Amino acid sequence: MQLRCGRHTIDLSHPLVMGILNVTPDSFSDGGQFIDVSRAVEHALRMIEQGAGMIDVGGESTRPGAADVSEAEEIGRVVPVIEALVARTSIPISIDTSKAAVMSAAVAAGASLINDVRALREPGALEAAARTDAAVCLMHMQGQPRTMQHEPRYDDVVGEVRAFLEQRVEACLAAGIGRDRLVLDPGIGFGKRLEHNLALLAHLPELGRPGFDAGLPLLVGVSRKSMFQTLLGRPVEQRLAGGLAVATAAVLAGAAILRVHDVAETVDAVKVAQALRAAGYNARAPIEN
Ligand code: 8Y7
Repeated sequence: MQLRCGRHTIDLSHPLVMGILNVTPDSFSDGGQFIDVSRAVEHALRMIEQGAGMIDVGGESTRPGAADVSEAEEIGRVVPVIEALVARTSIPISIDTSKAAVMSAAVAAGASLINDVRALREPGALEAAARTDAAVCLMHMQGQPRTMQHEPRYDDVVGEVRAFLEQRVEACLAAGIGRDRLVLDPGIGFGKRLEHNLALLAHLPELGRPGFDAGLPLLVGVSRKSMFQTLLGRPVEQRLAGGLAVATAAVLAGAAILRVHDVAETVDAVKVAQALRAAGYNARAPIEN
């Protein structure tokens, strides 16, 4: 499967590892409220050396309870980092934002994928994305980041997420964003309890085919997420093994892009999972023990 992504065409026949670059003052501060651009860029270059095929630059934390960031502030954080990265690497850069003005500024600075946890539902976002030639990742979220983990409810989580993604795909197509530019994401941890996350991961192949014969590529992000707190009782710095287990399962289920903090380890897990797929791995015919 190929993804049209600005000036890049990405071959997704081998899964791609997307490295997370949070450019918020709590990640790459210069000691005050500004971003240390050179340290952020160095971290991204290290992830690329480790095998990241894409870097996701985000200037607004979507953690539950995180403070809002103004448009100007978010642009001021991400644009210098994107410009520096585009000058120093040839891999595609993704912009993690929901704001139309940030999408436009980031793509003008060289970003070629728009990663929107709100799936282009903010005012002007659909139109802003359509004015670019960037790819778009449409993610499912129930509620808003501040409150999404307060009692999330579904009657049929897989059906509801699938229907949502299908509706957002239709909105993109109607706005002129071709399906060869679209990536879908179940939004693990975004308004979901552990059982919802597990159901979505167990049914990934159904989510990649929203009302179409051919599938759309799927992105999965579980890196260091709180589902591992619930499942394993592990704090954030001890969630790598859990994340690699899910990364492996996701690749075996056909996931095309994995969004992670720990690139080197995930690249190894992805290679193993991809080799198993190539050898004919069949998850639909397990041994009953
Ligand atoms: C995801 C994401 C986050 C995800 C996509 C975190 C920005 C929370 N998670 N984007 N962003 N998918 N597409 O823990 O799962 O990394 S932020």
